[in-house]
Amino acid sequence: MNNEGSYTCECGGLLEVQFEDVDIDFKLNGRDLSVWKYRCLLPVNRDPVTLKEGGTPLYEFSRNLYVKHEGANPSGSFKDRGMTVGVTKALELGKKAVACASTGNTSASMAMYAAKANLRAYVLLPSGKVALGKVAQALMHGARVIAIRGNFDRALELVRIVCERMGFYLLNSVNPFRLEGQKTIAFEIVDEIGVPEYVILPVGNAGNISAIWKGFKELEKFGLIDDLPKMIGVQARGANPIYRAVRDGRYYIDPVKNPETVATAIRIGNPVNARKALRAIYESRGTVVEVSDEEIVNAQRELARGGIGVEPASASSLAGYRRLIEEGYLNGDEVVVCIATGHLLKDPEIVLKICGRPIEVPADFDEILKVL
Ligand code: AN7
Repeated sequence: MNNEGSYTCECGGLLEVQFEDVDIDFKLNGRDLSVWKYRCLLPVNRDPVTLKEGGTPLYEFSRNLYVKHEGANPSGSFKDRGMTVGVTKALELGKKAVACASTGNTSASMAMYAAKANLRAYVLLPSGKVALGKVAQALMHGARVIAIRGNFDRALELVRIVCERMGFYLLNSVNPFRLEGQKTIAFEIVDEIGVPEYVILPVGNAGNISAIWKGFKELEKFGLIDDLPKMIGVQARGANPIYRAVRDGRYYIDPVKNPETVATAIRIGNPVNARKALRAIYESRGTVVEVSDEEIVNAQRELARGGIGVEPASASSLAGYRRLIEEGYLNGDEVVVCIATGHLLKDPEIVLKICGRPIEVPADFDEILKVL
């Protein structure tokens, strides 16, 4: 980094961590999965701030279709993989306060790890557009939570200024160390089932797809795998700048001014990691698919009825899979991993909208019998 508050190179692009000579000291044997199993490929020089993140379940949902349930992380989303590294880095740099803008999960995770590390935490949220469970987490873990009358993209612009002025350590995915933690999703997949043909995941600010691709590329670079998967991003129709770029074969995005979707986690119109994500998609010969809110909700229900409880954004990976089958891009025989990025309980309000409220009856057997 050219200075502590800046994450960009002179060319305007985001900085990235690169490993050269590494003594790989882990075995891809399917055992003891966790973020810190892969410490030799994580850029930290002190004891990690850890809440035992990673090691999430990989379910075979149907034949050859796997779902990696990142909702099983300590704060209930994949963000914990990044925060364990990012907050460790904050301590390494002697920072006293961390900050982020968030559609919710980043703030919940940052607040939790900042609490563990005894750092002050500041959060900027788009007012009224963050799922209840996530706000609850940020508040209870002790962050200063500020809701702005604007969307996530604006909150991110503002928090970058706040961090520069106040010397807070910025923990959005412009921070390259966070993405280092998130690349362990790729490591764990390979550790358990080898290299799949496709990895499908929701794309919002586009950090995770970039991070996971980097993870696979590193395993290849260090001779641990020979093949690479195709990376498939899924966007909600109302927040789809990466989808439109790939549809038109572009290497840049046109930001979406007023993004809108039921999947508030990915209600993002100007993803900061777009360039990296587009590179991952083109380089892997993958694609991006857009799905409607209805498809997202249907996939959320399908996963839940199969025993996997996820929030709407997370269900978009399965929605994308279903759409690609329908379009004939996939035939159902391929080995596919869908990333379920966050837990069902993050967004209880949407569940009540979809499922309705419980049936209420007098406390009487005959009354209960009537509604069974
Ligand atoms: C459940 O918390 O951007 O493409 O501020 O919470 O790496 O941004 C959340 C993103 C997918 C998209 N699924 O990941 C935030 C935030 C869930 C998420 C994404 C998010 P990126």
